[in-house]
Amino acid sequence: MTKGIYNSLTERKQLGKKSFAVLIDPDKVTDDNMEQLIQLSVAAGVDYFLVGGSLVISSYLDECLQLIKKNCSIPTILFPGSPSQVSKYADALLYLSLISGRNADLLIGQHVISAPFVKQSGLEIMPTGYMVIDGGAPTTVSYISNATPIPSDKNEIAMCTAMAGEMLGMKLIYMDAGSGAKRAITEDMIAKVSKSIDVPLIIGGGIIEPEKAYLNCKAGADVIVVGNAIEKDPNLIKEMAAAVHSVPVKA
Ligand code: 1GP
Repeated sequence: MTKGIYNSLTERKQLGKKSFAVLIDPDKVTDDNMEQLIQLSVAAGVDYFLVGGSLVISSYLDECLQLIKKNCSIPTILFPGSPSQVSKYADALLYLSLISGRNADLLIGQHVISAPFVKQSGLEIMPTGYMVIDGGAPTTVSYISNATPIPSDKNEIAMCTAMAGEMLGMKLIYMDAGSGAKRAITEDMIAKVSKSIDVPLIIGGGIIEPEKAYLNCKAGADVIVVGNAIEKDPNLIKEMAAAVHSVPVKA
């Protein structure tokens, strides 16, 4: 199941190297701005592209992934809002189980339905404990998932959820305040969760300033994901990547 990309994530974690991922929502890009995003990402040393969205209404997913493949070697990881967002043109798939919610369908139900299709895709499958943290406003993910996010100040709940996810076999934990969150996840929560698990920790949702990306990494995040802020200002890619990569590597 897990191989190349997951190995690179764990190796980077062991070395204390932080990664920066640009989130691309196929509904919000065109060939023209994709080319610009790819160029800026290559120049900035972006580590991964996460591709997906809560809805993905357009049929641009395959094309968008092919365009990335054609123009650069940055690995593409699917971040699907539903099983229909599986594409053979990606390198890997975040196989998400919404462990912060109590919606059986998103914990296991949709996985059962799509299992043969996902297996046949040939993608590298990365089992991921997905935790939605309250970001101060209802986001698409909180609405679509029909599940209550973890309150932003309940660090212990986040910590225990991540620990349980890891013990259940999840290879990654992704804490997300939701796209366009008003409040990003606190460094305090990131620090507590990061100390209680050994698998790589992905953090996203509402990160709009490079300084916050840096502080999140210092607190223990291994991968920082930014989507919305980059859609608004693609030039932010350079500053975000520089901030994440400036975190000192462990001696
Ligand atoms: C959302 O974590 C991602 O699922 C990124 O959030 O779009 O707010 O950067 P933003």
